[in-house]
Amino acid sequence: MAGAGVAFVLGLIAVVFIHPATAQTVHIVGDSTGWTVPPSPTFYSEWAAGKTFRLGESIQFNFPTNAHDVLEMKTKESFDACNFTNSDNDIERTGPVIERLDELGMHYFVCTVGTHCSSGQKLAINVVSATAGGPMSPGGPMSPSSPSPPSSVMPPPSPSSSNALMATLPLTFFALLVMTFF
Ligand SMILES: *[C@@H]1O[C@H](CO)[C@@H](O)[C@H](O)[C@H]1NC(C)=O
Ligand SMILES: [Cu+2]
Repeated sequence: MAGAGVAFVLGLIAVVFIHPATAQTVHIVGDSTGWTVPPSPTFYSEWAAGKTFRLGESIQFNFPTNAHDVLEMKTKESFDACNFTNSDNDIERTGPVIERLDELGMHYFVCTVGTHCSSGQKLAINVVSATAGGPMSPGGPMSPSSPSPPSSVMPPPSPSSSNALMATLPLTFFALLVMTFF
């Protein structure tokens, strides 16, 4: 009985603590430049070109509140034209803004302050499935039929997984200690 109890507690710890630690990738938009009027109009497309954005990951826009904002555009046409009318999305003005990538396909983000968008403060990214291969060209063809694994399958190990395991070791010992007294 005690063995089953220990196994249960260890399983619970693994699910609660290890899974979130390995699953999350947050892309910092523009890296140290942040979300601002960029040094060149192609800055954010160059930033995005080297990266793969996967379902369930997040992107973070770093900017001082009210200096810039983030609006997700519905269409490529309005994104290209920096035309903010007829967007039902809320403008987010409080920095930093973290957007979770919950939908496959193209996503278009702009800043609506002044002429920032037409100066290049705009970002288009293509969100691919969690298991798709390497970087895709922006706007490249999607493959909606690409296989996705059952949700119970563990994600591939990331460099942080051993750290996460180390972090849970004290908890494991604590749990074992608690078990000992019952
Ligand atoms: C902006 O978009 C709206 C609707 O999407 C359109 O009616 C309007 O003509 C556009 N404005 C410009 C300047 O293109
Ligand atoms: Cu701006």
